Amino acid sequence: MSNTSPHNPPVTVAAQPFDYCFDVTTTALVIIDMQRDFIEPGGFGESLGNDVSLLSAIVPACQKVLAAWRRAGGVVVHTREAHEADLSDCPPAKRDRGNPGLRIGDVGPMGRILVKGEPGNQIIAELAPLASEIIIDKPGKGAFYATALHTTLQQLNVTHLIFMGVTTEVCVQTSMREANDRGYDSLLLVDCTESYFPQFKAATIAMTHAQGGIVGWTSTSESLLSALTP
Ligand code: TIU
Repeated sequence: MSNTSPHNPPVTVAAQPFDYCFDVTTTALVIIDMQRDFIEPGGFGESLGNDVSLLSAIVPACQKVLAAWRRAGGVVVHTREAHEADLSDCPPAKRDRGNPGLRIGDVGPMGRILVKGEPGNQIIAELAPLASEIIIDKPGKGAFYATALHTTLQQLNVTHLIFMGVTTEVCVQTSMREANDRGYDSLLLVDCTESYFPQFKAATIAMTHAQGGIVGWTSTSESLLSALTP
């Protein structure tokens, strides 16, 4: 895959394990599952027994990156972990492994848990998608499994992906690994991703850029923003 286009200067971000270079026209910002179900009380995250207040701390940094990326004219992809109302795309194994008291498809304080169209399934207002942006509803943890994401990115000639979102070791990491196997060069912004388990976040960051970037690169929103507006 080409790293640069003749018409756009490459952007270089200070990153681990080494600088990450991309061209805005062939790069997408991928925002994983910043939906009410994970970030606000009463959704899937809390139904699993997690303290969801940890996750909202990344919202301001995500907003800054999203605003800068929109100004730069880059492709934006928002994903949601979302199932059909009849749960035909939710394997019993996935549903059964939730908290027996409140599972995917059950009615919670924000509507049916992880079901398309329900209030809890909406992207949080602070990061609301524009009409021109891509929304991918995904039944799995990874954004590529059983979705049109790869085809859509190929049609747009996207080769590089910059990741934000939740949770770091579940849907973000799974999506980055799927992207890696499909040939994308991926960057994870460490202050724009969060986990219910700080030790899992730290381990995920370390294992992403280990071994020469075995999954991809990691950096910060500040490094990306200063590279976009030198
Ligand atoms: N449970 C957990 O940490 N995450 C998920 O179930 N989905 C996402 O990460 N989006």
